[in-house]
Amino acid sequence: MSKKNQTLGEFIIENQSSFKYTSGELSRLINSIRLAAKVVNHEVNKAGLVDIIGAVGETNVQGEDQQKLDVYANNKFIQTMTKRNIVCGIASEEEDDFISINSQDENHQNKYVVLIDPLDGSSNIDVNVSVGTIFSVFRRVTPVGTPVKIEDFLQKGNQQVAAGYVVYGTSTMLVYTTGDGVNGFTLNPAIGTFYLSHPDMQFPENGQIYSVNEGNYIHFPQGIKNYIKYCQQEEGDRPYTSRYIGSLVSDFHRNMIKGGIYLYPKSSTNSEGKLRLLYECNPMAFLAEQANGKASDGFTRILDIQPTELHQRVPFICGSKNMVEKAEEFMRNA
Ligand code: AHM
Ligand code: MG
Repeated sequence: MSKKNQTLGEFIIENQSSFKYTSGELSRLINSIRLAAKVVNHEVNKAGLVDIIGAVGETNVQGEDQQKLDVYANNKFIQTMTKRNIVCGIASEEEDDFISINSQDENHQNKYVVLIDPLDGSSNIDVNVSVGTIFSVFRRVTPVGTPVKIEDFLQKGNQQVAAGYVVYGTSTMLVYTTGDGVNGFTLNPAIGTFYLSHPDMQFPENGQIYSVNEGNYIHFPQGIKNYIKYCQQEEGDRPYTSRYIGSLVSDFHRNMIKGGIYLYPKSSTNSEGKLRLLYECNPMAFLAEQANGKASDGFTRILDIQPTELHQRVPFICGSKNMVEKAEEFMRNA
């Protein structure tokens, strides 16, 4: 029975046996994400010290080259999962192609592939606003002991075995699901330990926050325009409040706690939307559904979309169930 203040390490061990394919492998994977998240957190927190420790492209006083934080985070997550021999393949928003791990070693029995957006919303770094890491885990569909193939990564989101995010905010939190609800852990930076602070997170069924880049309004489909007008109308519990950080993880996190909807629709300038199905939408959709919320492209459940390419983009509407259903109704009727 999980309890508040339990450490993430304790929680992983306690819940390992309830996971249907229990071999300890998924636990080791979550553990390695926890470790990389702490290292990236440390680096993200130093971002404001750029004048002191040196800017990107410079060499700092220790003789280390300063990297862009998204490159740093990408390398850190990939290194951690590769060195610990935990997964058989990784796809990252920062890499053109997927990475096959130990593909020459036929004794390599790892079953999982990870898809990751190492530092989402990284344009917020310069202004000291929250950013996040998003991850998604699948069992491979090709035989173990052989090199991974593209089909191991192009699985529908409904096949995910785990997904989560790290939000580097006023506190750093790791929030994840293995298909049995959503739990949130807050980092105590003094001792470097994550503690269970938000057990069994749930989206309220209704909310009063809508999160969308309204600067693009003129380019949105008519259904989205109509829905935004609906959010702004004075009736019942409306008008809603508008809140948009421009950092998906942070906007999602707030909406899950307070009740709300996030929209990144397609537009006349952006025919597929902006967000990536595999690294952003699928993991967030899995978390949303596990937390009693909903995620859609306006017409179709995100988790039922068959991916056709690694860096595919889709329109994304996600959040409190009744709000997402209302937005879908506007899309259907436009
Ligand atoms: P990124 O993967 O390049 O960081 O872009 C994803 C981010 C999301 O976190 C955020 O919700 C969205 O892009 C903001 O986009 P915009 O500035 O167009 O509103
Ligand atoms: Mg991203």
